[in-house]
Amino acid sequence: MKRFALIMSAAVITVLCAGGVAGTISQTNASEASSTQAGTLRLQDAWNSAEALFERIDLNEDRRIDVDEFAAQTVVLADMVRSAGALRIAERDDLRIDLPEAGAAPLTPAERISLDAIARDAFYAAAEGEGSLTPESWIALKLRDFASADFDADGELKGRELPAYALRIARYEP
Ligand SMILES: [Ca+2]
Ligand SMILES: [Ca+2]
Repeated sequence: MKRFALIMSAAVITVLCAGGVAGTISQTNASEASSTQAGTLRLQDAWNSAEALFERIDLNEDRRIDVDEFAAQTVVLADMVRSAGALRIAERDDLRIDLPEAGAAPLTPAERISLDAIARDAFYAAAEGEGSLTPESWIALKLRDFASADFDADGELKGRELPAYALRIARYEP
């Protein structure tokens, strides 16, 4: 039951990120829809997004993220971004980052299993012997995705860095 609730919670968050359901992007206008890879994602945006996500993932409100919570959100987020074919960031309604076409497909069952295992490895590496992540270590782990796409390390994602970030969140490697 907890796992189901967790996955549903993660799905709600991800829908907010991906903007894939009618109603969540009601303010979106035609010009936004056509501006695909334009814009800038700041480190602060990614930080805010990770911080907001923590609150939703931490269902038992113990201010920690355990390995099951982490793996579930990683898989659900990747699947939702791939299914939508685009990444949207909470509170950045102006920014839609399209995935390259090859990455825009739901996860296969085999990919889900593989991604779950990879996420668990990443969790244990980041948790450094602890059984759970603090808010600070959670945000630091999430910001690695940002850093991996910030090729010139200027603290902003622009141009080709944006689809690289979306692919990273989608856990898709061309
Ligand atoms: Ca928790
Ligand atoms: Ca950059």
